[in-house]
Amino acid sequence: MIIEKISMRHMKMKMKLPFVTSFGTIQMKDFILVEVQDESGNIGWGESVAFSAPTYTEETFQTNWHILEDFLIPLIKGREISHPHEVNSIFQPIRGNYMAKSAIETAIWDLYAKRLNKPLYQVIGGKKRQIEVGISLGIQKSIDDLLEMIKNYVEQGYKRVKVKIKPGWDVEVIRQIRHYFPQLPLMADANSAYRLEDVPLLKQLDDFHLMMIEQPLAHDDIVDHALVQKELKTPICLDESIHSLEDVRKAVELGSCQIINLKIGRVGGLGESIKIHDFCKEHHIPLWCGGMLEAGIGRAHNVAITTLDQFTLPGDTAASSHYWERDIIQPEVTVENGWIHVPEKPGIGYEPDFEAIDSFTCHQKVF
Ligand code: OSB
Ligand code: MG
Repeated sequence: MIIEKISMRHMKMKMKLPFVTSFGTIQMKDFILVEVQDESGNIGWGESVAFSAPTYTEETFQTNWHILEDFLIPLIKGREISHPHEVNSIFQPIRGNYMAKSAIETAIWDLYAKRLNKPLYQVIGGKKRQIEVGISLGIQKSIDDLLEMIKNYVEQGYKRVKVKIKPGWDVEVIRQIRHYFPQLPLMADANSAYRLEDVPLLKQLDDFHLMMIEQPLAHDDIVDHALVQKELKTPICLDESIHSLEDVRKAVELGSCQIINLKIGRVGGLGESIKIHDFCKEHHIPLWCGGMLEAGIGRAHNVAITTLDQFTLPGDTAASSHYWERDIIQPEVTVENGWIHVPEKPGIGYEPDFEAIDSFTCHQKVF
């Protein structure tokens, strides 16, 4: 296929509720939608998951725009590509900037699947027809508010609950949740809010049989997490630190974690995601698909990757309606009793809702 035309849109969408983590609050989302077109007019879609500020990892909406416009689009435009796995090596001269790379790379996978007239999940080797999902709940005004929310999501059927923790909002919060929900599959995500000297505090969480603690230490650490894992019974899961298969290999060899949170954007796209999946399968490392508060296009790609075997734990891909008044795909992603039924249409399987897309577009540039 020849990548004939590429378009970038600056999208602005407001979430129903602010999402509060140890690194800050997100409610307004500025993000990039990428559209790639081949020589026959087929179109593939990708979404950049970077936020407006570099508070989760370094990348932002604006750095992604710059890297896409000035480096990645010039490398890919007009090129003949026989398989999307080639995109990784075409982008190889550009260091880092995983979310920017992923926005085009995932669009090319969608395009490739549409050319084959097959659903993307099958093209990447997925077999599940439905996937299990959990919910990620931000920091709330009070523990009572959080308990109320948990009750609501458990009643809706979500398969596990993840809560955000930070110093001052941790042991007591988890103790209360456990008191009211003794059997709930529960986990905590620190988003890098702790340091090595907090190990005694983190050890207190061992009493609450959490499924895992996600990213307790620095966003760029792999080494010290191994020291923490040695001290804890609870499995550690890495999120922010993982940008590649090499990072996963090092984390597993060092014993820095027992579980991996995979985000397609954080590792540069579906090609690298598949490699990480295959490695985790071979080494019996449980994997699950994280979320970046995506709109419909990113959410659809998350659904597709989660159909691979080694995604053995529920992901953070909740229903569109949990985040948005109106999403940008038709139908929206829906969750029934904790399950998403995987769509069977070609490509990502959900249609772009052009009316919604246009209404949330601030600016578009075509290459
Ligand atoms: O650490 O997984 C995270 C949201 C924004 C940034 C980082 C994270 C999250 C979430 C929510 O936990 C995931 C989602 O519901 O999309
Ligand atoms: Mg996380």
